[in-house]
Amino acid sequence: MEQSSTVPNGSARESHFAALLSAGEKIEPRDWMPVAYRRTMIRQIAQHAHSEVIGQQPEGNWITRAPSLARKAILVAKVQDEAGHGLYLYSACETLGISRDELNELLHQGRQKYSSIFNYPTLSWADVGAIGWLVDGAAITNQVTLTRTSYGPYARAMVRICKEESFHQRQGFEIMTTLAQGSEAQRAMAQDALDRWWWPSLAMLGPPDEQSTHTDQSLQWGIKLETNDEIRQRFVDQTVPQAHFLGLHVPDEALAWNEGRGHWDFGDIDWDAFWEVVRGNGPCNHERLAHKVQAWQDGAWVREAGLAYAAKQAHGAPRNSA
Ligand code: BYC
Repeated sequence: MEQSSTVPNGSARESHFAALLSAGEKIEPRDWMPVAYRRTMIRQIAQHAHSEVIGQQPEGNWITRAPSLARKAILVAKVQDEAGHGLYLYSACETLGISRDELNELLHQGRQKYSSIFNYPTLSWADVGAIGWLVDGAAITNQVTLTRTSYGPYARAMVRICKEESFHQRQGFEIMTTLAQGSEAQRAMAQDALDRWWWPSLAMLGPPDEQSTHTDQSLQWGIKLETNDEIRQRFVDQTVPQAHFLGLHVPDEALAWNEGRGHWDFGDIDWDAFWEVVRGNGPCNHERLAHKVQAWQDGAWVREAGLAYAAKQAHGAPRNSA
C-alpha cells in the first residue's frame, strides 16, 4: 500500500520519536513509539498503579483501630487518595492500548508486579506513621523526578500524585513526632517501626544500579531521569536528619556523614532478602494478592451495574432514572 504523505515512513517515525526526546518534549498517545518503549511504559505504570491499590491494604488494616476520630478520618482520606492514584495511573496506562481488565488479570496471575514494600505487616499504629514518613517519603523522592518523565500522561499523573504524597509524608511524620515526644512506650513503638521499615524503604527504590536491568535503556528514553542508587542516596540524605530530629536511632551502624562526598554513607542492603520478596516469598505476599483478587471478584456486581447504567444512558434514559 502506498504510504500517505502525512504518515512518516519507518525511519522517519524513529527520527521523529528521537527528536521529541532530545527536544525534551513529551511522547503522547498519538505519537509513534518503539514497541519496547511502549512495553516498558506499560510495565512501569501498571506496576505503579498496582502498588497504589495494594498499598491500601497495610494501612487500611489500621482504620478501625486508629487512636482517635481525627486520626481515623485522616487515615481514611489517605487510603482513599491511594485508590485515586491507582485510578489516574490505570487511566494513563490505558492510553498505551491495554485495558484495565487486562492489567488486573496480569496482576492476579502474578505476571505483573507491585512494590515489594507492601509485603510487610503493619504490627502497630506506629507503622502507619512509618509508612507515611518513610514509604511515602521514598516514593515522592522517586516520583518528583517522574513528573519530568518522557511519556506525557504518566508525567501529568505524577504532578497531582506528588502533591498528595507530600501530604501523606507529612501526616506520617506528624504521627512519628507525636509518638517520639510521647511516653516511653510510645517512643519504643516509634523506634520499633523505624527498625522494621528502614531497610525495606531503602530497597523499594529498586535494585542497585549494577543489578538493574532497565535503568540504562530507561535513562536513554527519558523514562527515568536518575538511577535507583542516586534516588536512594537522596532519600537517605533527606531522611537521616529527620530521624535525628525525632530522636530516633537509624538501624544502621555503618551510617556516617561523609564530608568529602557531602552525603550520608550507609550500610549494605540485604538484596537477597529483597529478591525473595519480589519473587513472592515475603511475609505478606500471599495474603496481599489473595485479598486483591477477592476484592476484584466481590466487586464484579458494581462493574456490571456501572456498565448497565452507562448502556441505559447511551439509549437516552433521563440522567436521574435508576
Ligand atoms: N518491588 O531494572 P529495575 C506508593 C523489579 S506506591 C518489586 O531497576 P525499573 C504508596 C523491576 O520491576 C509507590 N519489584 O526496574 C502506595 C524489574 O523487574 P521486571 C510505587 C521491583 O523499572 C500506597 C527488576 O526488579 N512506586 O508510593 O527500571 C500507600 C529490575 O529493576 C522493585 C512506583 O512504582 C520493587 N520495589 O526501576 C503508600 C514508582 N524494584 O519488571 C505509598 C514507579 C524493582 O523486569 N516505578 N523491581 O520483572 C519506578 O520508578 C521503577 O519501576 C523502579 C524500578 C525504580 C521501582
